[in-house]
Amino acid sequence: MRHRTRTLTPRRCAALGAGLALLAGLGVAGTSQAGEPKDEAENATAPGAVEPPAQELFDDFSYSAHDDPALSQHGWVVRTGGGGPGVPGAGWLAENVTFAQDEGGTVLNLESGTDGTPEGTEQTEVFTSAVKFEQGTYAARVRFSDEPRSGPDGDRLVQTFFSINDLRAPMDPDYSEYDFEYLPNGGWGETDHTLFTTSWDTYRPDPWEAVNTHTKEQDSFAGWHDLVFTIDETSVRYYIDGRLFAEHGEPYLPERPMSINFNQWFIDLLGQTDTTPRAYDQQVDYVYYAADTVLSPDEVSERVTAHRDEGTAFTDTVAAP
Ligand SMILES: [Ca+2]
Ligand SMILES: [Ca+2]
Repeated sequence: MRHRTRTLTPRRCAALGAGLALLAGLGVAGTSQAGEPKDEAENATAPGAVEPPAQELFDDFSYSAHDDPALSQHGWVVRTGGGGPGVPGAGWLAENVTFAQDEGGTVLNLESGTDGTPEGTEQTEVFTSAVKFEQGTYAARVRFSDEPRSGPDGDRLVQTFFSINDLRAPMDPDYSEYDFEYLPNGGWGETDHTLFTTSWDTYRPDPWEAVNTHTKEQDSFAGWHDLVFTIDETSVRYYIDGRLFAEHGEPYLPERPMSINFNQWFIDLLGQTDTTPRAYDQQVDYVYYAADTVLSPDEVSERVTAHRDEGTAFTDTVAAP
């Protein structure tokens, strides 16, 4: 079992609670951002195509900035302030969340940087205020980076796509978390790039004890990748670029709904002690979720293409629990 210093602090839970209150009263379901009228023939489902799941979230991240009103209207929170996980004293900066042109459209960019000091360390995180995702299919197209855009390489950082809920008490069995975590320069006992998928039953912050299981590959995953994980009554399956990467079962299945999260954060400042500023980018082209439906990676791609063909950059028909 991996020992790691990551702590999921009450601050994260507080942020989720605040986000929920903020979202209440906002009608975010079933909104379509763009698209021209098309005739029915064009909208018809092709023969053999996957039946559209009744409840879906799709976001192509077509926004202008971290303070674009549409971003919060669509249920996203850009984290600010301090707190864990990662370097004590580091800050979470909303202005380091930007939107760039790539992959034939707009992508979310999380830029995290450091000058080798805690106060000069900037982490980034974007998550759904809604805690309504449990069994079903989660997907995102993510670009990992092995090297900083400039400056010295070697920092121990984590680039992620995950779902999580709050730990209501130490070793609370109803805690749930499912992670894709890429460490481009090692950490958590690894000496070089490693991709972890981790499924959690629960944990105790102090003294640290984790009840989880993980599957890892010690290889470079720099560049764009299709990440999918599915959860049903018996298993959690993680796929990367259509390949089954890991399968986990009980006692690691979820008991309660979760939020969807992306973040990039420095574990510590021991991998590179230079004080020359450097920054890393993690990008996300889209996120997709289908409630209570296990889709194959090919079926996920089909649904993403269908939404794009309809001119839909955002839709959320996932019911609150
Ligand atoms: Ca659990
Ligand atoms: Ca996009």
